[in-house]
This record gives sequence, C-alpha cells and structure tokens, in this order.
Amino acid sequence: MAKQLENEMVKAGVAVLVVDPNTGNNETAAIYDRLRQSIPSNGSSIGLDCEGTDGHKGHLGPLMVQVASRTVAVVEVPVAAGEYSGQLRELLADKDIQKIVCQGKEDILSLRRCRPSMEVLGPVVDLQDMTRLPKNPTPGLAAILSEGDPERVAWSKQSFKKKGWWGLESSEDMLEEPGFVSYAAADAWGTLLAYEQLTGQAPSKPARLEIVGEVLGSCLFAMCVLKFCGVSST
Ligand SMILES: [Mn+2]
Repeated sequence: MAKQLENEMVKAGVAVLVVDPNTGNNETAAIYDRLRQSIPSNGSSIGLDCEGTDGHKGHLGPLMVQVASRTVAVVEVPVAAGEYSGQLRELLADKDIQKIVCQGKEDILSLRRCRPSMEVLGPVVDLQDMTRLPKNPTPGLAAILSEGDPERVAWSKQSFKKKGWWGLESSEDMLEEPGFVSYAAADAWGTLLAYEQLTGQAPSKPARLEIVGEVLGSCLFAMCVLKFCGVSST
C-alpha cells in the first residue's frame, strides 16, 4: 500500500512545533533546544524547506520556514516580513549541521532576502543532485521518497495545486489553513527521510564521480609507467 507523507510523519510520532508572533522568547528557545537535542551528533543533518518564496510573496523572504530532525519538526513564521528568530538564524548558519533540501535553490535565495539576511551555511545537499530519476520533469519529493523506499513502496503527498494553496498570500493565511502546517512540516521531515533512505541504499553522484576519477587517474599512471619503461608499442 502506498505511503502518504503526512500520515507517515504522524505514525512516526514526530512532534510538530510552531513558532509564530505569539510565541515568547523563552518558548522559542525551548523549541529550538528540543529540535537541536533531537539531532544525532553522528552525521547531524536537518531537513529544510520554505513556503511562500515566489514572486511578490517572497520579496522579503519566505512566508514560512520549516526545519526538521527525524523526531521534531519546527514550523516558523516571521514576526514581521522577513524577521525570523535568532534561534532559526543560528541553526541555519551552524556549519556543523548539514542541511538537506529538495529543489532548494529558490528557498536559499529567498532566505537571503530576509532582514537581516539569513545565510544557510555548512554542507547543503539537494535531493535533486542525489536522485537517479530522469531530470525531466523534475522529480518531486514523493517520487524521490518512492525511489529510496527500502520496501519499494510508492509514496504520495498532498497536492498543493489541488488544494489551491498557491492562493495563500500571507503567513497568517498559511497558519490558519487546515492541514497546511502539517503539510509544510512533512515537507522538511520527508526531505531528511529521503536523504537517509538514499544514502543508506544508493551511492550519491559525487561519490561515483570520485571513483571514476580514481580509475582514470590509475590508468594514466599505468600508461606513463609503461611508456617510461619502454613497454609501450608506440
Ligand atoms: Mn514545501
């Protein structure tokens, strides 16, 4: 049976925590502490996703930012356009934490338009560069989760288009829209999950290129040795 992303996140018992303009400073700090504590120190990675980054909506940064470990997902909206918490800013700039994104280029550019600008530092891995699926049309998160599923089960996720969610024009609208917060949280959680599935199963592209490079290097070295020793037929 197909796996539905939001349902799988619920089944996994993931805590979805919201940081909005009503969240006090201490509470925000506690939420990010909880997220950080849930990130395993060996191979520390988080999933990162943003909503509302396109066109005029994302003019001053995303309308929503989601960060997730395997057990905690934090969904934050800014107090004013582009004004996110210091804790989120620090997390994104933490070079010791690898960020996993899915078609994340626009998200990262949008985060830079925040005030002050938010930098995503440390290793950034885009699932787009890991998938072996055809590039055209661009594979979405559900397709990549299906690709990496250890039991070869197909994944699905809520359709943004069918729900008409492109019509959500503000952070407030996104928070109030039924199902939207868990959809957004699941995007970040699923991005991390897909990375772990793919790294557990299939070698990523850079690793393969490295092997090709090593083999080519060895061949060239052998050819030079042969030539030097006068074994070559030329
Ligand atoms: Mn998303």
